[in-house]
Amino acid sequence: MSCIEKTPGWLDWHPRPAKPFLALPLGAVDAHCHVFGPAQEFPFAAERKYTPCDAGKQQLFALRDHLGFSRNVIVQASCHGTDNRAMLDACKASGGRARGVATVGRDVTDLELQQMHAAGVRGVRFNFVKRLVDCTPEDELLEIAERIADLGWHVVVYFEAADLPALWPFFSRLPNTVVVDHMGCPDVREPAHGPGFGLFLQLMHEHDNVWCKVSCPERLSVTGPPALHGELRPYQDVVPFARRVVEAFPHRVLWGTDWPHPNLRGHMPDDGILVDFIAQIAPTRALQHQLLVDNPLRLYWPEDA
Ligand code: 0GY
Repeated sequence: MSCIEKTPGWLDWHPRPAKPFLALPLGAVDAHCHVFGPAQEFPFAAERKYTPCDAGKQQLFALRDHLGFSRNVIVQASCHGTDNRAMLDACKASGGRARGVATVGRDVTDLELQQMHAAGVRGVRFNFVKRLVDCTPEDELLEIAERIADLGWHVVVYFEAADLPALWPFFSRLPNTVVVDHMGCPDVREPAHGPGFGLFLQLMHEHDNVWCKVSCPERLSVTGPPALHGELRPYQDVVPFARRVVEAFPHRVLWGTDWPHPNLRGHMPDDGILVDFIAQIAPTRALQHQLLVDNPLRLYWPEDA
């Protein structure tokens, strides 16, 4: 790993993730992961809020194979701003096994959008997490959403649970499929049947274009890391939240590793353990197949669905 002035306290990804006990279904998609740099080739954005360690496409593809995934969805991370070159390069190098989610401004041209589509991009991400990005006006985001709808692209939204009431009217106006990162970041110290997470579930009930990534137990958990590979119930406090969503909306859920796990404090997860977490939130083979194969194919590889 080569790093340039990474953020103090930065944790690098797990060097030797375990082989998962869970056998992933054939064709499984890791639908949320990132590439960072390498900075020498793809410099980080001047406006970034953190400087990560390089985490390039070769490491990502090696992890894909090690864990038993067939494909990746590479989501543009805020440290690269609207410069999508690292993500596009990875998609192009994947031989059709990676699709991308870009970040664009209103100045993006139609030609650039078409070129991104040809490289494998199928969505844009709107990031509302204040520690990661400066605010973009909603009318600008709506304009982008309407333009990409013509390409059949969806919108990925990343926000924190406390901001959902304020964002609700904006989400309701989006003409696209809307994919929510990490279940809208619930506070898992509250009950999964409580009003906070209830509001998020209501969003999904009232808007059948809203999908959800039941990802990032390592980010949401407050009980700390699982003890050992093979522990039967890793990230137990997140399970009731993710399981509720999977069981209520089996056709509208996705899952991803979130490798290389930006901005984690405290511990770096073993990606093999994260895969084993899936068995707790999608306990049947049928649910696992929907979560890991059928749903991501519908959104990212509809030609294969
Ligand atoms: C994630 C989480 C984070 C970062 C980003 O775009 C990003 O920089 O996504 C985070 O720090 O919560 O979704 O991987």
